[in-house]
Order: sequence, then C-alpha cells, then structure tokens
Amino acid sequence: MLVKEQSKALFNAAKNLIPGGVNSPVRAFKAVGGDPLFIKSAQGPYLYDEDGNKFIELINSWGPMLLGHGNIAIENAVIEAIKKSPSFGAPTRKEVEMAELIVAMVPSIEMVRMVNSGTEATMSAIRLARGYTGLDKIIKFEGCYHGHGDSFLIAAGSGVATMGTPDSPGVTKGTANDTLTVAYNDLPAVEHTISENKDKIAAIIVEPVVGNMGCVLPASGFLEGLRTLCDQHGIVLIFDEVMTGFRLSKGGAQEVFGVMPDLTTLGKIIGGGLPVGAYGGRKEIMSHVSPAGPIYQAGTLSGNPIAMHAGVAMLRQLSEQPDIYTHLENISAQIEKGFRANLKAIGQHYTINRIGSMISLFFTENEVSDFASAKTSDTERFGRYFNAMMECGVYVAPSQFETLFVSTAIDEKIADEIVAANRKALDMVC
Ligand code: KE4
Repeated sequence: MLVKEQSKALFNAAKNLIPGGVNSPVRAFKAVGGDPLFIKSAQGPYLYDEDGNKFIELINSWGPMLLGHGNIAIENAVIEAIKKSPSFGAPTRKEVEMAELIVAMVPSIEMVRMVNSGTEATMSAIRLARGYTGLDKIIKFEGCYHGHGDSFLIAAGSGVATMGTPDSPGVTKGTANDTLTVAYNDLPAVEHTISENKDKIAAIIVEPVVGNMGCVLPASGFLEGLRTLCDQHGIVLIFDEVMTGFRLSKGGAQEVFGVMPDLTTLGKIIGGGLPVGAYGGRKEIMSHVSPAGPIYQAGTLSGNPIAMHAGVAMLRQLSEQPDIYTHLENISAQIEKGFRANLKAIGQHYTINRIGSMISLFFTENEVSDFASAKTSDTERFGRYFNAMMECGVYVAPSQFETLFVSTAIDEKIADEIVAANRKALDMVC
C-alpha cells in the first residue's frame, strides 16, 4: 500500500483554504475515489510525491509536458528570461518570435493572439466569431470540453439537438439558449440543427480529436463535413486544438486530417508547462480583434516574457526535430499493443482508442465514438483500475473520461513497465 501521510495532511489543510482542496476539480480524484497525491517534483517520465512515492506518469500535466519533465532547453530559456524581470506589460521580441513559430507550424493560422489559458482562447474565439458574423448561436458537441467559459458549460438537452441547459449554476438561461449541443460524429444532426437555426449560427466549435470524453476520433468524413457545412452557411469553423495542437503533429490535428478551420484555439504544449493559450486563424477574421478591430479582448499577462521563452523553446524543438513524433508514435503503439495483449490474455474485450500519443482504455466492450457510447464504460471498475495502477507505480488520468498522454521521456523499457503494470492492475480489478 502506498504511504500517503504527507499528501493526506496537505489535503486536509488545503480543503480548509481552497474549494475541494484543489485548484482544478479533476485533481481531487472524485471520479476514482481516494485522496489526491501532492506532487513534490518531476523528472523525465517520473512524478515524485510528498511521501517519496515515484510514478511513471501518463498525464503530462494534462498535455503540456510532451517532452517530459526537466527539459533543459525550456529550463534554460526560463532562467534566461527571469533574470530580465518576469513581466513588463509591453510588447517584446519573444512575442514576435512566438507568433512567427505558430504561423509557420499551424497550417491555417495567418495571425494569432496570445492569452493565458485554453479557456481564454476559446472564450475569445467564440466572441470573435459572434462579432465577425453578427450572429449569436454556437454549436458544440456533447462530451467536448472547451474550458470553463459560460458558453461551453452547457449540457445537451434531450433529442437530437436542442437548446442547451446550463451545466453549472451561475450560467444563465440566456447564455444556454445560444449554445446548441449535438452528438459528436453525428453530421446529419449538425445539418438538422443548422436548418432549424437558419442564419443564426455564428460558429461550430469542435475538438477535432476529442480528449475530454476519453480519446475519441472523428469518423471518416466528419471534419470534412463540418468544413463543407460551414462554407455553405457562412459559419465560422473553430478547431479547439488546446489538447491536440503540437501533440498529434507539429501542425496539430488539422495537419493530420488535412481539414482547415477558420480559427484555431491552442494551449497546454504551447507554453512548455507555463500558463499560455492562443487563438488564431485567417487574417481577414483576426484583423477584427482589438485594437486592430472592434472586438475587444485583453490580458495583463498575455504574452508574458517567461511564458514566451518557455513556449518558444518548446515549439522550436518540435519544429526542428520531426523524429519527436516518430518516437511518440512508436512508443504509443507499443503501449497500445501491450494493453491489447493483456486484455486478450484475461479474456476482456474492452475498447482502446488511440491516435498518436493520445490513448484511452475504456471499460466497455462497445465502440466509443461519442459521449453516449463513452458513458457505457464501467466507471466504478475504472476507479479501482486507476488506484491499482497507482499501487503498481503508474499514474494515469483520474477519470475514465480523460486521455492518457505519452511523452518523449518514455522509452521502450518504460513502456514495457507500463504494460506490465496494466496487466497487474487488470488482474486486480477484472
Ligand atoms: P485550460 O483553461 O484548462 O488551459 O484549457 C481548457 C481546455 C480547452 N480545450 C480543451 C480541448 C481542453 O482539453 C481544455 C482543458 N483540458 C482539461 C483536461 N481535460 C484540463 C485539466 C483541468 O481542467 O484541470
């Protein structure tokens, strides 16, 4: 059994000071049971908690740590930057470098604005789409998460597609009325929703590969179909690549699938572990953003020098070392193969979805192609699996509806250790 005394004491103290004892809900382990571990440090593929426990980790801080922990180029960049003072609130050379890199790497981006989180990026992109089109409604997909902006905290109503209902107290009915929610991969339902809301829809926002219901891939033709519908109806197509950007390829999902959105939102990897988000796209749309245009958006620490130094150091490595993605594909394929062999060995037919270094093991035998099918997973058994993997020294995401991320710090030997832990944990819970 893991020793958790220090984490327990810290969690008890934290709960009196911070809502739920954490600064982001998923960290509280509510979906899997047990108390969260407080992490002290990390190096390469390993996390070390306050009780000295060591874990191979497959969370990558929910995506950013694509190159593992302790990347020297990023560390040196941050040290260089901090000696010049952390922040000026004025434009800097590094922001121009960052914008040049993003425009060079992400195929559809001609102009980009830096913000401080994925949520800020998606909130801003929606406001821009609404301001640019003069229309109010947006379409999102059930099970896709775009941060905690009011427009996105909307549950799907009953039926194929309907007015959303607030998914959180504090979100107004008015806001919910402007968000239409449709099942992922259901192109006919998108078409139906557009026809039911003629000339009212400003944008469709989608995770081109979903990470937030577990890993779910777009059906063949789905993204292309969204592009066609947006062209036909003058709707702004927004790819939320906060998770897939720079992970699935240096040009993200849009490069992998060859479908170009009008706007792209970015986060996570873009900051190399520091708080950074961005939104960008066609110059014709982006030029409407203040102060170039009338659509307001601002931020005290947007383009922060420390974060820009870290982000540029991250993106330069991804841009200049394409073998990073070959390594991620090979190691992730090895892990998937091992997981499939383990399931076969124990006579389980659970579903595994994977693309590049995004993997999900769903505790259901159904194909998982949308939120309804993802929710057929046995989340109670997943919770026991999560805790069994921790006991076996592997830290996976504390929710069935999250994705595992492989970093370049994981080599073949460590991948074998992950597969061995998976087999032990499956034997313990199945
Ligand atoms: P942030 O505001 O958390 O930086 O980004 C929001 C966001 C936007 N779009 C996508 C596709 C995202 O995955 C996210 C955030 N992802 C979650 C993990 N599923 C962050 C973890 C957390 O909430 O603590």
